[in-house]
Amino acid sequence: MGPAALRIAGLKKKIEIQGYKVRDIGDLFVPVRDSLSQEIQDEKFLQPLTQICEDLCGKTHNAVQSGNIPLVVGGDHSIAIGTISGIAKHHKEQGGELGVVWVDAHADINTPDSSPSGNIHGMPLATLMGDGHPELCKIGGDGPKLKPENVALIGIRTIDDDEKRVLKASGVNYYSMRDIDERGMFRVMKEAIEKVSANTKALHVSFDIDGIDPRYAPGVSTPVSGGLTLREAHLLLEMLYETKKLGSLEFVELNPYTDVGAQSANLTVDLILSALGKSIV
Ligand code: DIR
Ligand code: MN
Ligand code: MN
Ligand code: MN
Repeated sequence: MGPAALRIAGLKKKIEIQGYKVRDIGDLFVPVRDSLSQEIQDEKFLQPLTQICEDLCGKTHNAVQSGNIPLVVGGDHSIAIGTISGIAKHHKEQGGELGVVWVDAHADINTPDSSPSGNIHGMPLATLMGDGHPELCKIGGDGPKLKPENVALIGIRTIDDDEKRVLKASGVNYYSMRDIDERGMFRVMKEAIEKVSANTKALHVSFDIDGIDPRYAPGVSTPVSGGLTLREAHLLLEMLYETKKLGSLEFVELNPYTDVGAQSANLTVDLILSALGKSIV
């Protein structure tokens, strides 16, 4: 439902006005969740998610290889496993590394062992660093897709007990809402960009809409209060654009079913435009 809401909100047209040539390749095949067997549901959809992520990995790999900027919209944050595996594969082939800014209320760094829910959308970051379900870890080739020092996690404000240990041991750069309260988004992003740019050829943003405060973005499945303001989110994305290294984007977890009108869909379109270079003046 997320991508449909973004299309209705005029995503393509608005990016074109920004000066880009846009090709919408349509929705990827995703089976209807509730039509799947009880067994697949009990496995937290591992098998269909693996297929979706493999498909998506091929698509983002093609896009970056041919010099395009993939913009992936979803959808459950599990899809980041496919998106980033494809992009990282391209950079590996070029002898370079990828930097990632991950915006989220959650840390998404659970492993199958640490996760209390078993939900794969709570595990994509750990999976991409090589610790996750083996069938997901091997998408786009064996080995980790991301190095922890090339990742910055921004906006986190809820984390599971064991996940906290995983995060601290991981070596990922992380900036909680407390850090943003203390230092402000500008300084946090300056530092985060420095860290993820230091050893990388290109940057990717993985933006979970639940990173934003639910008073601005109610249309998510797991709202957590105390999040980013509208202005903080725009500043983050404007600063990423200004690096001139942002080569791919992903905006996930938009849920039109919980949205208030199209508030969160419209906001997501505005955020995407900031990441693509729209500025106030
Ligand atoms: C929780 C919630 N940490 C889990 N995570 C969510 O299930 O792993 N991530 N909602 O987006
Ligand atoms: Mn997430
Ligand atoms: Mn989240
Ligand atoms: Mn999630």
